[in-house]
Amino acid sequence: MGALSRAETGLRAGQAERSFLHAEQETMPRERLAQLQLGRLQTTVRNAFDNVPLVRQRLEAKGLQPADIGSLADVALLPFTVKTDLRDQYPFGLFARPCDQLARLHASSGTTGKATVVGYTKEDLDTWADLMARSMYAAGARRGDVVHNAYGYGLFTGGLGAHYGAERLGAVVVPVSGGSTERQVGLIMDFKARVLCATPSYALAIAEVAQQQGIDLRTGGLRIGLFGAEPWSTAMRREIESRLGLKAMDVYGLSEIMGPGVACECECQDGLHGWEDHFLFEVIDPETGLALPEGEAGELVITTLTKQALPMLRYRTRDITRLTTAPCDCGRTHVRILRITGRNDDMLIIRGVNVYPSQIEAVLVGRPNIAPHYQLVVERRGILDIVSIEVETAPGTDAELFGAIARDVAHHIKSRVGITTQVSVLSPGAIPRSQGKAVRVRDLRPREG
Ligand code: DLL
Repeated sequence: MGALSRAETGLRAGQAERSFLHAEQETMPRERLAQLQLGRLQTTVRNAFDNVPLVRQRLEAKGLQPADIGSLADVALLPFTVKTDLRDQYPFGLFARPCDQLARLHASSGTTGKATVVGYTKEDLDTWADLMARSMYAAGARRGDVVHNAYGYGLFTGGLGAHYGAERLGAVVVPVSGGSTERQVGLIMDFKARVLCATPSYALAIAEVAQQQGIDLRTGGLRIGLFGAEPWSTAMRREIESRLGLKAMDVYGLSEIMGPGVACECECQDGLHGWEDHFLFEVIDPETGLALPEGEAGELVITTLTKQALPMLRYRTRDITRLTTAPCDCGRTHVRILRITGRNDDMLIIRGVNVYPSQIEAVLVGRPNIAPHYQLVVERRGILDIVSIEVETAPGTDAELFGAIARDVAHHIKSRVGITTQVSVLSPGAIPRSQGKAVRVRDLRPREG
């Protein structure tokens, strides 16, 4: 079974539905949006300058005062903020409000060193709930829907972000978090969940466990998935849609900026609307730091326009994407962020060729006889980087085929991605399943420096 038609998802066939949660904001003419952004940018710069010593110091070092921001283009005058700024200022150094004025803290563990801590005032939480509700509505969720929320609850922003967004929408939230996957399958069926929130890799894990239990989730109530928090390819979207029988929508966000709901796909599934009444989006050349023209791929940089506790000026996300302001069929006027192909940090340089795991994923997922689970292992032998790819066979695949599968995968990766790889074909279940963000790359190369 393929993706559901509009009629099956409850949406009208033919033209895009053109129905909005926040019609005025979502369809605001771009000139008015720009005016709104400018006023909010000026307030944000003032807030950061007055209340965050590091920002004041950096602006003064450039001879800048908040009053110098007279147009949206002046954002380019502002210094970037990077993840290490948050770490260096651990825990609260970048906050523009004292701790007793905050309503919540979240944090990400980070693979090395200190966590990055983010804070929200009550108003910040309110905006976040609004934007996540707006995102869910754009994706097709509606008041009264049962929303099965399998994003992890806790310091990660996924669980609580989706939770309060769904509540704000007027949906019925099932706060399951990640794990106990067999039980989740039962709950999805019993409660007739219409919306599933999870990372794409966990959504696949749920589909797999259901299959092992002999339960066909496609016969249940699921119609819409809100999947994000990690890169996923179009091939993976098709795979998830056909296994779960729903429309798989992409939702984007990051804790430093807010959490999930910074951007989300509408029913057109043609890029994620970045909510420009609350954020200013730029794409820069990661090498030079210069802004790129619309449509060119580079690093996404985000400035918050309404955040009180943690105003972020030009935050370098390290996510690689493109922007388009071309009109969308849905009627929303907000910029579209095209599917995030990967993070700068995840890019592998294999003998001079830049490779994102998502490119490998696009080749692997959907190939005959292999399951949509994989890992890349990068090692250094002498001066050469060797990539091996671990793939898993689909259940019931004849072991005699393993050699041919390995040759087939290596051939297609060479021709489509341009790198030579060693492919290990493993039996079903051999690759660890994620309950949150999947670990796709095991980089065993010695760390430099
Ligand atoms: O992952 C927030 C989130 C939760 C987004 C649930 C969507 C759904 P962080 O843990 O701070 O926050 O990680 C942010 O995850 O910079 C991207 O690299 C990646 N990411 C998030 N959404 C997507 C997406 C949450 N839709 C980092 N596609 C970001 C690709 C994504 N990558």
